[in-house]
Amino acid sequence: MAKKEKIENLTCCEATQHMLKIAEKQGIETVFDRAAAMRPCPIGADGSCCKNCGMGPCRVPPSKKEGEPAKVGLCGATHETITARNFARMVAAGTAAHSDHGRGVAGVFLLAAQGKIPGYGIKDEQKLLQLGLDFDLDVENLSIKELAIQVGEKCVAQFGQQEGELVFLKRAPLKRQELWRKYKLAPRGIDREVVELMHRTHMGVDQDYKNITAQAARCALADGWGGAMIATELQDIMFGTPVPVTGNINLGVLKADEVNIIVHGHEPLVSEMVVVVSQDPELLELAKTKGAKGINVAGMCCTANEILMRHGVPIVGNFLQQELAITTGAVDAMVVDVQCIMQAIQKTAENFHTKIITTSPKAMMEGATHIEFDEHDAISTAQNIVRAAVENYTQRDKAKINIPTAKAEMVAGFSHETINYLLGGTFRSSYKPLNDNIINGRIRGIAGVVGCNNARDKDDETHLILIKELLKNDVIVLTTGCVAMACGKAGLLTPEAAKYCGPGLASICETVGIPPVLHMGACVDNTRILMAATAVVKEGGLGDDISELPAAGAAPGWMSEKAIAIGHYFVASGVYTLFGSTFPTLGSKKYTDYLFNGLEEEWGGKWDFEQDPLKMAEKMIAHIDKKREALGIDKARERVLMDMEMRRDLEAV
Ligand code: XCC
Ligand code: SF4
Repeated sequence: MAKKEKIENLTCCEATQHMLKIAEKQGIETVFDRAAAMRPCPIGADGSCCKNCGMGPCRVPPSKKEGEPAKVGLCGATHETITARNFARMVAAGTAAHSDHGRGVAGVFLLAAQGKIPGYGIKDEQKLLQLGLDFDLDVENLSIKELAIQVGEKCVAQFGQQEGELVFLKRAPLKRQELWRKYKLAPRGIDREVVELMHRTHMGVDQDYKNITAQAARCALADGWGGAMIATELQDIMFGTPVPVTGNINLGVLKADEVNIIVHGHEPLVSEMVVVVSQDPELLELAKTKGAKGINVAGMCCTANEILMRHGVPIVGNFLQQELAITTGAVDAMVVDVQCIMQAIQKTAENFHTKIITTSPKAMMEGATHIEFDEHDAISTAQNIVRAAVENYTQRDKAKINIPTAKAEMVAGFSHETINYLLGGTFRSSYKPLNDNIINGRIRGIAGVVGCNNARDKDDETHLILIKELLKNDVIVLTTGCVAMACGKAGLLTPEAAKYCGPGLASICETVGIPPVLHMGACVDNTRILMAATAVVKEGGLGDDISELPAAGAAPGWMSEKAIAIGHYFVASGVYTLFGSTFPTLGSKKYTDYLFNGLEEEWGGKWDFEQDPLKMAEKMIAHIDKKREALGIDKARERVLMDMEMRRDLEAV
């Protein structure tokens, strides 16, 4: 068993440290304990193990001695092929997860449009019209209801489409679309690409690592420009496109004297209804009769980002805080749907009165209470869930309640439409001011820093070091997922965080009144970053393709297969994408070299891996500078600074 780390070395989040101490005292095991007790399997971690057939698992670790023939699997599969297949299957799983989320949203959207499910409606008609145009519908002559039905049908059909191209590919810069066609990366239908990738990685099918990687890209693009984009867009139409909103974050948002309901997971279909119903006078009255002052809903994981962005509902914590939230003893129900829900929470909950309520027929858990979410009866299902939590309030053991005080304020809700609006100034919405400031060098470049928290690293730390280093160098940061939460907890999602920025970026944040780190939503909302990047290209002056932008992406502490799918669609969209923590192909030098160096020539984007956050920042900035140079705007930066200096010098004289 590996040595157990000191709690201070496990996380830089105070509330997490506080709760880890309490968990230790009470003998409650957490993911951090399990991480110390079990090391990752070194062969699997490197992608060097194949178990795609019953003759294996075959292990093909790299040769130890120079000149030793490379090991192959029983079938003769090479190290590159095995590694590429493992990598590709992560992309398939990640795409499947996001896209099944998208499919769920599209199904509910269509039912809502048909008027079959009370509780859901159309909040953003503007965006509905935009989608109508994307699908070439007769927007001028259709009523909103007709348009919504047709858009819903079209979106649902994208999943099962067999031929042609996904419709949202048309949103990308023209040059990118041509590249996708040239290299046969343009996805035909969402499900088709996932299925084909699973087929190709089956024993004895595609044994060319480059060809596997290309299909993995076609699959990943079916996530980013397909399933996940459908999820984001339709959620915006149904629940509202986010606009800046303030909220609180961290375990301190739990309330000792109110019913605490945590909604945890990913799809806003359930959580939106729980938020609405928690204000139901009848349920509030019931809470009072149980001795509670109110009903406090808080979010966890990406569900939290969804309801924060649209309602300002507080975030209780990130992925690694799920067991600790329950350990506060103050959670009356944790309502979960899909993705990133640790099975361990049920065992943690058994130490307290907390009810774990599963809601999706796709995601059940032994020991948990299952209240299946029925969209036809969304309101009353949500009422049943909230009622179960309220009834449970009296079961609390007051002696076991430990709520840390730590919480921070933040601003979220930066959809790409909002950024457009905020930057555009008084007269018209536009990305022009952003482009101008990139060209004149006040903003050196754009970084997307996204992804998870990984229990193998010090929680939150790499994220924050990386982001602060980028800000210091005038790189504006777009964020989503659990990284957004790290930023929120550390105060980076407020305009005051301008103090971490270099002079150029600081001046922009101060003028526009925005934080230097823009919280754009959940992980499906990484599609907002694709749209923002596209908007910057289309605005002009910074090249004709996403790959020409002074921009880079990173996921410093990823853990989910969805992150690999996201990374791969960013790479296939032309972005330099840097992952931290661990990388699943390192066992094969040849394959890793292809991802890190070979791809760029054709796709314009590439993968990279780096664990040290300062070196990550250095690499991202070097890439940004390389792009600035290629655009011929590399000198602008010095010139602006010199002009100001010179002016000051002159004034002094
Ligand atoms: Fe999950 Fe989405 Fe990762 Fe957080 S960031 S650990 S995927 S909740 Ni999306
Ligand atoms: Fe081994 Fe080949 Fe089977 Fe994989 S597919 S387990 S490498 S025999």
